[in-house]
Amino acid sequence: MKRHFTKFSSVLLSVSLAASGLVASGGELAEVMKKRGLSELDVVRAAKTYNPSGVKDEFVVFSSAGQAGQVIVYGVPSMRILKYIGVFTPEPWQGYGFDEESKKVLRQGNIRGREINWGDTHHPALSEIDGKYDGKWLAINDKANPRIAIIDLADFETKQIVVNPVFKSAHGGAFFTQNSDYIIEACQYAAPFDNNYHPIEDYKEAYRGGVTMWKFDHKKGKIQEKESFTIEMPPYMQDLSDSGKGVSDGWGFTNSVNTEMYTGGIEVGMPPNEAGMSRNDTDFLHVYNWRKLGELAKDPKNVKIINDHKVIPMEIAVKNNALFLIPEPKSPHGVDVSPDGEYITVCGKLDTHASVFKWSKIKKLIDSKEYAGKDPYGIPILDMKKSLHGQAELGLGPLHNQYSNVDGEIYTSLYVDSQIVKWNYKTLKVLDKVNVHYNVGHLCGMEGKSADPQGKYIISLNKLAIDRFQNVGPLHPQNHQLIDISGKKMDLLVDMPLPLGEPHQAVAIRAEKLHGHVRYPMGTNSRTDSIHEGKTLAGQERIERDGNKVKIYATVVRSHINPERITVNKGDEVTMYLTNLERAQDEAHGFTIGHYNVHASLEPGKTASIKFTADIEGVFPYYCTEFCSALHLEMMGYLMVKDPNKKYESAQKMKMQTMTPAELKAEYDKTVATNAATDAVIQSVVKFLKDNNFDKHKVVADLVTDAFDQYGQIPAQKKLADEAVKAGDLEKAILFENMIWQLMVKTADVGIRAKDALVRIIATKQSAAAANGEKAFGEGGCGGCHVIGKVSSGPDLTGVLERHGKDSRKWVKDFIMNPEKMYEDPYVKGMIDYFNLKMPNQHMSEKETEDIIEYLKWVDENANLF
Ligand code: CUK
Ligand code: CUA
Repeated sequence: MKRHFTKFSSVLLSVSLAASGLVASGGELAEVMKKRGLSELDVVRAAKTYNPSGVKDEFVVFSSAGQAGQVIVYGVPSMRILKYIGVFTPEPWQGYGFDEESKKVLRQGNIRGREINWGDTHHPALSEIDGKYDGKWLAINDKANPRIAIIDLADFETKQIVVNPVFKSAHGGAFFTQNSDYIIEACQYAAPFDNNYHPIEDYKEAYRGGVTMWKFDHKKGKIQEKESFTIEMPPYMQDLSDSGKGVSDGWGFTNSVNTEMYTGGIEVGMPPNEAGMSRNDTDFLHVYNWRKLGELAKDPKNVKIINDHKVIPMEIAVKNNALFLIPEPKSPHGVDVSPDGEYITVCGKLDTHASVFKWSKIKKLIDSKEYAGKDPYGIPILDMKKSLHGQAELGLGPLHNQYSNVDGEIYTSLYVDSQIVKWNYKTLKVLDKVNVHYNVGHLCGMEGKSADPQGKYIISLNKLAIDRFQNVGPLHPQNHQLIDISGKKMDLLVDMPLPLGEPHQAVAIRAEKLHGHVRYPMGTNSRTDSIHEGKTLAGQERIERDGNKVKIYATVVRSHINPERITVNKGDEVTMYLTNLERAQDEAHGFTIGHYNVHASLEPGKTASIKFTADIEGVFPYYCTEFCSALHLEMMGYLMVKDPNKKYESAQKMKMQTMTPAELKAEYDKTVATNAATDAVIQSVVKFLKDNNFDKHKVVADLVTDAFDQYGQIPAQKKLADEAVKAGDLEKAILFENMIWQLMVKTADVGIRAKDALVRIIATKQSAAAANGEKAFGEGGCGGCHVIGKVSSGPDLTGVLERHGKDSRKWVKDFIMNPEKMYEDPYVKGMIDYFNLKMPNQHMSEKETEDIIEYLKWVDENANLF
């Protein structure tokens, strides 16, 4: 492929490279570019998306995972995947569908008593306040089985699934209204609202479309099914929708695709659906006053109850001036309301135009009851021309729209042309086009459908990847392409293969608006956010039996599961409650018992349960499935299922060599001495923490609490060890002393983390140069050999600025920048001999070197802390 290198980007490149000092670093960049065949423009694009280790993204994207029934979470601009959230599909890592709590959520999605274990997710939506994303809740629809799920963004877990009681499929959702009072879900394929058989010949009479308005409790993050209602609509196959906002708040807009009401019949010699459903030049945009209809739905006179759900008949909506139709170019797809609510852009898949309707014009026609006619169901039709602001010719197959932070600027995907077009919906002028690869569906702007779009990037969600990636068989990954829209011309930065599909739509939010938990309050049922009935604290572990029902109250903490042996009878109904006692960040444990199809993910503080009938006899190891510590493999136990109707003979015991009393005593003494030495280290850290008033700093105090959680368990173990000594059982005493050592190691681990955190807080403030220097020190790899405050693979650097006479600063600078020139210096020679390592040239720029020296100065000022 030929690469084009524009003048604009070459200027940009020289500016950015000079600023970073890369040009000065001896041509290494040029070498890498040559080796990898990269153009300068490639390097600029790479730099725009690259996140150095530890650096986080500016935006977080929630993408539907299509038929995988999940949500994919990734960062922008790095396009790094962060999580898959189980929604309509079991997801074992999160225990979703394998522990009892999540099964309850998944099973809320049963339809007419049937378990459904997948979903066709299309449109994720973020909750809004004043039309702006607030980072609290995510909703997503299932098109195949008409359902909506709610995900809590405090822990990224699915908390609720509701089934649409009247639709048989649902595509036009989920869309939050501007204060999250409702979630809009439009039907797709018209079908009878009841659950009975109606012949297809009765399509016009018995089949219906509609829009469901799901009442949403924003505080609790729950859809209130009883307060929700459906607006009955003709069988026009309502499709994508959007909620009005600003000036159009209170109204909803929904496209339709089969106003012909064609029902196909290839098998009886009729032309196929695709021919009959696109015969008319126009379809209908449905315009409805959901706020007024919501009020009407409270009066039983205005609703029909179908399948225990409120439905507002078309006549009622029409009589109350709350439902209208506007012709729109045939077979439309996207309908998108502008950030201020005034412009409604509709794209027709089969039309080269985008049609921009103007709310004030529509409202005028509605208020003056100026109708162009009525459809067969008596719904008033507004004149298309009189409702239009105008049309813009964009290209082939316009589908979806997103907005940017520039007034009037809109981005539209062109499916057939495989392009993204930037244009202005006010002036109707096309501004720019960029090629994408290939057949783009939705596109995702940064908060691009909110009242406050952020601009910067657009992601093209392409339907096909073709030959873009490594061949992984006939089923290809999907391709999300990141486009920089901050300049006058759009610039395609990078491709990301997505291995779950098909991800129709994605929404992006500023990362700082998300506030995920680090841990749960101890004993939390994460799916209900209440304290779990099975919450078990240390010391409360037990096995209870009631007839053939066995309940096990268990705890997990590095690195053991309590209890470690469970024996039940074949046929027992076993429930095991598991509480993770950890408070430390990221110390999740997993739990499974082989052969029983159970798995739980236990994040710090969480209680989850698994339930099964012990219907097969045998011995089943259970274990922790997360590599949680050095003794993770030892975090296990045995479930033994015995048949009460069988007689078992015990095996003849093997003769094992035992230790002599002297050997036992020696091992016991050694273990006790190791513990004493470890404890001395812990006490020195404790002294440091206390001397420096750790409890004044919440972050540190939290870590210290975590550490003492572990340390506090030692006296009980010590008592058991001492009792064993008294009883003459040194074997057992050694085991308890070993347990004490395990607890000490965990204490020390967290304690040292607390000390590091405290040092950061109490040290003198770093100058900007020193902070840059520390960064350069870290990123330049200096930390690989030098540990501040310690002799490691290289010398301790504390005091290095004093070590080389009054010209120390210069000496250090020269050595960092050109170490090889000083290998013969007697001091350096001595160091090389001692460490058996040569200081390498890390190609630091002069500025970075100066900054590192500032950092070392800061280290010296705080030497007492390291
Ligand atoms: S739909 Cu798939 S590209 Cu379900 Cu929003 Cu348009
Ligand atoms: Cu807990 Cu591995």
